[in-house]
Amino acid sequence: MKQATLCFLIRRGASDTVLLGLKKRGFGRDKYNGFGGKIEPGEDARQAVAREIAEEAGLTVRTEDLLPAGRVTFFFPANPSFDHDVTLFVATAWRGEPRESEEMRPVWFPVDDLPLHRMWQDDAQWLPLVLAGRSIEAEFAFADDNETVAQATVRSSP
Ligand code: 6U4
Repeated sequence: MKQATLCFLIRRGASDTVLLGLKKRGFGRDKYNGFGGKIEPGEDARQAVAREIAEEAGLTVRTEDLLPAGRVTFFFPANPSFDHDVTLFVATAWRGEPRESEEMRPVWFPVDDLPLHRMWQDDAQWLPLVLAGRSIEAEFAFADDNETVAQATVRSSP
């Protein structure tokens, strides 16, 4: 199973906003998602996600500013090569301004108005919890279309 990461950058304000990236190529193309990707050999999850945030959004996040938010596992029985075991983080501190990369177009969204119709279907079941500051342990299995959630388990802790 691929070991991967996702991080959600949250800007605190009168109403909080979250930076999502529209994936322009590859796995999850045309969907909004957090920033992250595969953990490369020799990296830990924090180093991997900090590298991906720099590559995909042009932002610098210190590894100590990455707050663990749990873990989510995705199973694609119709295509097990898509399976991902994802370590989740949130961050509220970084340096730089988001810039578009070859892989991602960054866009801010209110945390209470996420573009769920343009995200992975599972996100509706766990992302609001993570953005509310909870840590989750979740598993999703997808139907043969590799898009529809067929089975879901989500546990959350404060
Ligand atoms: P390259 O080869 O550079 O394009 P890389 O950026 O390392 O790949 P990528 O983009 O393939 O990795 O990683 C997939 C990303 O999608 C990971 O951050 C995990 C995330 N992901 C996978 N399935 C998901 C799902 N069902 N819902 C979700 N994120 C998912 O919200």
